[in-house]
Amino acid sequence: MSEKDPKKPGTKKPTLPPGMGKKPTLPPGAAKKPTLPPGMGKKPTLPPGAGKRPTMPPGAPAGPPGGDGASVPTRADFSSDQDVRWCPGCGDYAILATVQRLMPELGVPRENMVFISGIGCSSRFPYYMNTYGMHSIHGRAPTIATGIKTSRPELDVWMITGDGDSLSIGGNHIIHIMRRNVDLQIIMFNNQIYGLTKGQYSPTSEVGKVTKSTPFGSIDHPFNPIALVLGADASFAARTMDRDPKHMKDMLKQAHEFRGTGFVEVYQNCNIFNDEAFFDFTEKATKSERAIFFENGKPLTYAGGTKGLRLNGFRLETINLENGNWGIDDCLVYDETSRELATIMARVYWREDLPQPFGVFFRENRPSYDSQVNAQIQSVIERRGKGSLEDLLNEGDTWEVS
Ligand SMILES: Cc1ncc(C[n+]2csc(CCOP(=O)(O)OP(=O)(O)O)c2C)c(N)n1
Ligand code: SF4
Ligand SMILES: [Mg+2]
Repeated sequence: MSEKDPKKPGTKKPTLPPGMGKKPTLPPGAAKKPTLPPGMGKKPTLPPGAGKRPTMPPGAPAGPPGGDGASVPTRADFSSDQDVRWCPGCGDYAILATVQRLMPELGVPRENMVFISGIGCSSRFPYYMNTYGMHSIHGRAPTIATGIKTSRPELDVWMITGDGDSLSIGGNHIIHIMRRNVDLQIIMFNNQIYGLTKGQYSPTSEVGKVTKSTPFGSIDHPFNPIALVLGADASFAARTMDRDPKHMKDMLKQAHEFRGTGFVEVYQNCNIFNDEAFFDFTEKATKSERAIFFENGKPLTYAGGTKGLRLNGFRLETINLENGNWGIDDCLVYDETSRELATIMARVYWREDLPQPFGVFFRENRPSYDSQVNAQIQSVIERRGKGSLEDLLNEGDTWEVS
């Protein structure tokens, strides 16, 4: 056999159909840089007052956002024309419905709302909202959301992420957005699994979880998302569940009202790859004994008021409010401004002896990242005048490379 055997695959130059293999000819003008209409390409000047979150003026007819203001906006105004492609029965539907129902109550014009997501089933969310949005890069929604809020502070930014998106590939980015306190809302869909990629274990999956990537059971210690964000100095952290839309709406509304990063973890059932993961806390038969819905300034009670939680040293313990030994005054009164209490509460996590907490764990008012960046830019301009990029590039040491 010769070195260049024409029968040997890959050795013969293929004969291309006529015209192929030639450099394609572009339609006239296609390779030219497009000419922008006059005025475009310039940095937009923000109107006075921009940087504040826009709200409708009091008493103004509320919607539809971007419309003629004649009728009140409804959920339908915030629903896009895209077919929703989640599995039937997925908990994501309940979250979408709750967000769409909340939107008209916020009084924010639809054209000022942006939903930014990463990658995952949950991250398909922006397609279904009739607002601006971006289905972005796996784990990188925090970076894009930070950039948008900082450069366009007048926008109302929502970040959508999953447990895999935010805690695996995006684990680095999530902690920095928390400490920076960018003024936006984060909804973390926690289904304790990678849904989109067909059911691998995630950083919130429990030890022993059998999946295709952990055939003998996961040996990884899981993350506790609320404890994690508190450790990254979150200024607002809350937990809710897909099966309680009323509570979910309340948590999301509070996160929205908060000026800073409003982080809301939502327990979300993935009925295909991790069905019933949270049923202990979400289903009627066990919810009242296994979940506690706590509120700021109120004593911690559950099981229809028959049980409470008291602080014994640094530990929470259950007390029976029916046997005469304990009363409501023995229960801990929750204070959402205490980072210490929030830490204790966050650590009540999948415990046999204590109910799982749902509510606002922590709230601390401090300046947001975006407001500080913009204030700093403003003050430097006032002191030194507007700079130019050319001057900046030629400032200090420069070299000519020959
Ligand atoms: C850079 C990169 N790595 C990995 C993937 C594969 N991938 C897509 S979604 C996903 C995990 C999503 O899990 P989660 O955030 O929990 O979303 P869910 O589908 O459960 O809502 C992975 C690993 C990818 N798309 N891009
Ligand atoms: S795989 Fe799970 S999370 Fe993804 S759409 Fe289906 S049920 Fe929902
Ligand atoms: Mg997931």
